[in-house]
Amino acid sequence: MTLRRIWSKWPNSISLVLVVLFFAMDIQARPANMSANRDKKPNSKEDNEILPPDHLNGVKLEMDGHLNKDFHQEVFLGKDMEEFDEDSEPRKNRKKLIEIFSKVDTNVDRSISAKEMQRWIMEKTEEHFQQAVKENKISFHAIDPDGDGHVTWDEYRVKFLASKGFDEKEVAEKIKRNEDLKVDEETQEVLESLKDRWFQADNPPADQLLNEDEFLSFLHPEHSRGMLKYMVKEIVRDLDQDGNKKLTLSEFISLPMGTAENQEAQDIDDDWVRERKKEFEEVIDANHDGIVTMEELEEYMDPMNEYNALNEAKQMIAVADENQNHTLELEEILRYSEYFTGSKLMDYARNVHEEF
Ligand SMILES: *[C@@H]1O[C@H](CO)[C@@H](O)[C@H](O)[C@H]1NC(C)=O
Ligand SMILES: *[C@@H]1O[C@H](CO)[C@@H](O)[C@H](O)[C@H]1NC(C)=O
Ligand SMILES: [Ca+2]
Ligand SMILES: [Ca+2]
Ligand SMILES: [Ca+2]
Ligand SMILES: [Ca+2]
Repeated sequence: MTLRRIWSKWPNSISLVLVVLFFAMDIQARPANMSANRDKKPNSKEDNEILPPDHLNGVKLEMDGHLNKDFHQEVFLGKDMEEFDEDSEPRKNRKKLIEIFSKVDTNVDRSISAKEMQRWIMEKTEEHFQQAVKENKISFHAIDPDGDGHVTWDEYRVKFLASKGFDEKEVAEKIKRNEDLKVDEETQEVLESLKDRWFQADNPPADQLLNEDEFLSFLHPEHSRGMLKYMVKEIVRDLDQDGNKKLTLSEFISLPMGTAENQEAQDIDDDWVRERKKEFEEVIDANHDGIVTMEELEEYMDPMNEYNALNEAKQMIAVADENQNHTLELEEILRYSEYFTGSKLMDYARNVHEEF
């Protein structure tokens, strides 16, 4: 069993709530034993950052196969995502959004074309990647305290178990003496999945050690072609029921269906299925033959795919293009502020032109 299978055992409605909860607590990775972590305070950030995150900014699917609901905001806001939280002052948000608008509008004709939006999305995606590179430096340092630039699987394994509450020295001693670690089954499964990923991230010629770059692709598979393939393989394996390494619509939408106990949870489930169906049919299955192959999924998940960025740009424009002329004007983007930034602008209607 893999990390994802463990996660997907959770009924969807519960896992949705948990996802929201964990992100609210700013945890980067999902812990192996969720019930244990739910009750106590989250570990320090550093502990969690040595685990590959389930959610990758600017990537369309999460590692557990869920759609990334914040994708379009992530690729529109880049590293400035946190600045638009719900409590921040509408006036300030509006000013920031106007600033963004003028940056996207490179030819300064006061409207945003699909091409301009596409370029912007690529730029913001690159920002997320640079952010990952920066954070990886810190994470790598945490697992490579002697700073020789190389980490073995055993060293990482010790750090991982320490972050799970095991005694670091004791585990290190046991590993040295080749003794049984006596970890519970669930942790063992997570370890095996991590080990698989660890050795995938070891670039040829494989030396069983990860350097900082390789560790980056261990944590962030999205920017390495080989690891992207690996991530897609893992996701397909977890969703593929008949084992033909391809996904049908029914396989794609049969991930944890709710044990819906109330109407609200049932509605979440219905939305969940509707959105996945739409995404499968309209976007992921690029040749529309009803089957999603590994290649199609790989194209879909590749954050540096310019064709996807153009599609995303067109989709964003379509959402807010009230006068239907295929470009976004400032009024339109301000009116749809919640869609673009996640926060409403109460006073959007107030004289838009005063800022110019
Ligand atoms: C998860 O943690 C809870 C609370 O600490 C514990 O009771 C339970 O046995 C753990 N489950 C596993 C599979 O380790
Ligand atoms: C879209 O409409 C706005 C406002 O009327 C206009 O300024 C802009 O040039 C139009 N864009 C296109 C492509 O027609
Ligand atoms: Ca323009
Ligand atoms: Ca299949
Ligand atoms: Ca297809
Ligand atoms: Ca328009």
